[in-house]
Amino acid sequence: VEASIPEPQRKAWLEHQTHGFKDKDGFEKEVVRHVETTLARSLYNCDEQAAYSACSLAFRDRLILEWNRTQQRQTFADSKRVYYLSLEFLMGRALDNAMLNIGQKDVAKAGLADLGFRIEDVIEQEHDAALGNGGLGRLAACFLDSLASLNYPAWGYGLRYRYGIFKQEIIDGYQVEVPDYWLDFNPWEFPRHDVTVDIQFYGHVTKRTDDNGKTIATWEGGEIVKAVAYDVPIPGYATPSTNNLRLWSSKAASGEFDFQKFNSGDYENSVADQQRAETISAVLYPNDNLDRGKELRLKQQYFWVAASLYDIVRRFKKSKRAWKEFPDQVAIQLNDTHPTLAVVELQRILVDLEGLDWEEAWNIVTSTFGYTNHTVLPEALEKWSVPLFQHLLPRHLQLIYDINLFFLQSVERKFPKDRDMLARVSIIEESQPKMIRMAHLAIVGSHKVNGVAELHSDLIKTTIFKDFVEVFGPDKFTNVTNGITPRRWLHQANPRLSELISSKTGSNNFLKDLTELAKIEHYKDDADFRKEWAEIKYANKVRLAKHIKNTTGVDVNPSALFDVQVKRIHEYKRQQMNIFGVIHRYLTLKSLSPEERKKFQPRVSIFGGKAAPGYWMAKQIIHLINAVGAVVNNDKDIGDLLKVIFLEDYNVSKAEMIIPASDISEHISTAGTEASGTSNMKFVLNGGLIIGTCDGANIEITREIGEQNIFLFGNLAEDVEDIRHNHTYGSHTVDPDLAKVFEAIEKGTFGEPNDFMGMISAVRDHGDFYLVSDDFHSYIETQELVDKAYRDQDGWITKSIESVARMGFFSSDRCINEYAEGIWNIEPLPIKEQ
Ligand code: GL2
Repeated sequence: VEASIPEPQRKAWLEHQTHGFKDKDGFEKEVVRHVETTLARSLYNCDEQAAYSACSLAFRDRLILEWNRTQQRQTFADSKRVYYLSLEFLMGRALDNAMLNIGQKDVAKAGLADLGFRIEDVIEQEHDAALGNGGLGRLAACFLDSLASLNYPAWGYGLRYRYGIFKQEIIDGYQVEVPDYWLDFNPWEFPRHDVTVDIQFYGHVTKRTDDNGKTIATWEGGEIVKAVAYDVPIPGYATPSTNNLRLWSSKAASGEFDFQKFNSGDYENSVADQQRAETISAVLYPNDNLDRGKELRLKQQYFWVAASLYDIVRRFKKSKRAWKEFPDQVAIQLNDTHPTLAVVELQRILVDLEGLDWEEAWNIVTSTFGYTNHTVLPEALEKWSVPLFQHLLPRHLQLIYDINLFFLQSVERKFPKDRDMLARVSIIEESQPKMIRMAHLAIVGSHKVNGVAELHSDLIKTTIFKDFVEVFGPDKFTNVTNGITPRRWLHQANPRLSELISSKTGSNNFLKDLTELAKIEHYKDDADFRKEWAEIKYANKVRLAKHIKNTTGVDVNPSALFDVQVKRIHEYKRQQMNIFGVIHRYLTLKSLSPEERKKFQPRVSIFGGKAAPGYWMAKQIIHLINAVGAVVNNDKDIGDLLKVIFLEDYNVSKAEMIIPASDISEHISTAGTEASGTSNMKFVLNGGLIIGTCDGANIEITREIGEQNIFLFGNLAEDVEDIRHNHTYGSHTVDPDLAKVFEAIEKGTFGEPNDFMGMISAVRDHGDFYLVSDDFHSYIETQELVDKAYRDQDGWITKSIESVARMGFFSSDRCINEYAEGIWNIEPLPIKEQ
């Protein structure tokens, strides 16, 4: 790289190449400079917000230097890159992460203290980057951290939503949604006004035959919207590698506004085009595991995919290689089906714009893409109506029909006369209107398809994608069990635990190789170690208790068992079963004498999570949790024995505080519905035990940490179908304990019963699709086992230590290495320290 810098600039360049700040004075100087110049403020009115801004700008400057070097090196090395296409990146806060990954949090802490600030208060100023709904978006963020930390040449591509996931307020027990405008001041992004792409929508296709008899299709007319790139640097941990997350923002292609309309006095409409264009990247769809099929969503998908592919192809073309080398240079991962249009767009670029033959182009396409499936829930599998496609993307629809034709011809050769098979695997569903099945397109257009935990990867092969296993053979389908980054979810979220671990393992290496955690198992009987282990958990609970007091006004006792369920609210995740269990506990306590009650293990049941704004049942669940809390928390008979808390606006930064404070957390989805879950891994990594069903990654967690360290209950995935069948065609009676819970609700114990009847009748009258009643008894019994185990604090601490020691497998580093080797075929490109 250095050799390529022209002589006149080389000296200045070399002087500029310092990594990090020399010392705290160097850091302070940079902060002061940013306060006084970039922010144009005086030091005497520098508040915490300004200190946050200046501190971020100082770290950002460091990152940018590393970012430049990383990119230059990757360009020079000319090696294969991976592009991770995701509609969601749930990044959370960046400053703390940047300080830790660069390894200069101590310097910043001391420097900020000199300037009169506590680093914790400064960190708290940052607004979460909440461009995602839940697990899928957070997984993408963990992957970016691992890709950079492992020195893989990788870019993320996403959308720069002006509004991320809504902010949740709880008013009178109900969820109220408030827009999340997060871009007021965002030091972590770089607008690249010179990196733009024109994106076409609507219009029509003309076809002509050229001199060689080849058909040439041209997509003409319609509307153009401009995509503008915003770059977010992604620092690796303990490496100078800094990757890029490129987010696209939409703008009118025609400039600011329509002068003609403006001059003719039509002021209002003069900005209409601009506003319409900007709408595309304005807002994140707030649904988790649900596809609503809205036109604007399809526009978002094409806008983002087309801009990203243009960028990727532009970069490839600079290398002047032959097209057939494209898959040797480029791997593209489809995070769920949301970016599946990329398959069609690349085929369009190669065939229509670059003039390649269909076959040659299609080989390149299918060697380039990999597809990750994140759910088997039918309501989440994307389908787009053919008429909508015809209108918005007419050329793409033709290409999809051609892709399908060639695919079905190949199926027919393998399964002659099996018309049912053809109908089942077709990319087009012959419904009214016809629909495009995006998962089918993604499978056909990729060389590998993976699920995200073992059970889930098996399930996709035996259920939703069964026919494709027959068509393509089993090797196309694989498993990559999800992982989490230990940098954010241990080192950043739980600094004391991280420090204790490094004092025993001898270094911070476990943050790079999480299997080193195994070393702490040697200390599980060491009295001092155990004492400190317990103290750290207690301190984390005290911190959460303070937050609960500040935000809800409820006093909770940090010595009680903290039972946490924080995740999106969804019937399949069964928060309703949890709150019914809490009611059962309350009724039991009420039926006991004061003496008997004393034997009970005190508990704080903590819930958090957002409901999609249009998801009525999920909102009812939130309302019931709050209604139960209002009664139980004010019941003098109960006191500290039971508290019920709903924490408002669960997000990444709150997770960082809540997860380290949990004793037990709940991962209780109906077996076979939660593809993996990733918070289960975060809780265990922080020394919390879990109660869960045999679902998703719970199964592999059990295998790693040992059955004695987890509380499993409930029906198995293989039995769910039969049980459901029985609900419909056999006799279905509600579990007697659950019936008592329903009775209490219906009596008005928690307010107006009609407010909660949806939840009750789903179980009692509508087939109990999520098996709440079937699993209720074993759930309650298992909760009793949890109480018992917790009363034996010594035993509990042993379980906690053993669990953490055995969590090495669940690092997203392991996961990314598996993708790199098994799917992307890329190598790390380490950057030497200068
Ligand atoms: C999800 C799954 O529901 C979840 O189990 C999984 O851990 C994540 C990441 O693989 O993906 N699928 C999905 O659509 N969302 C998820 O969180 N929103």
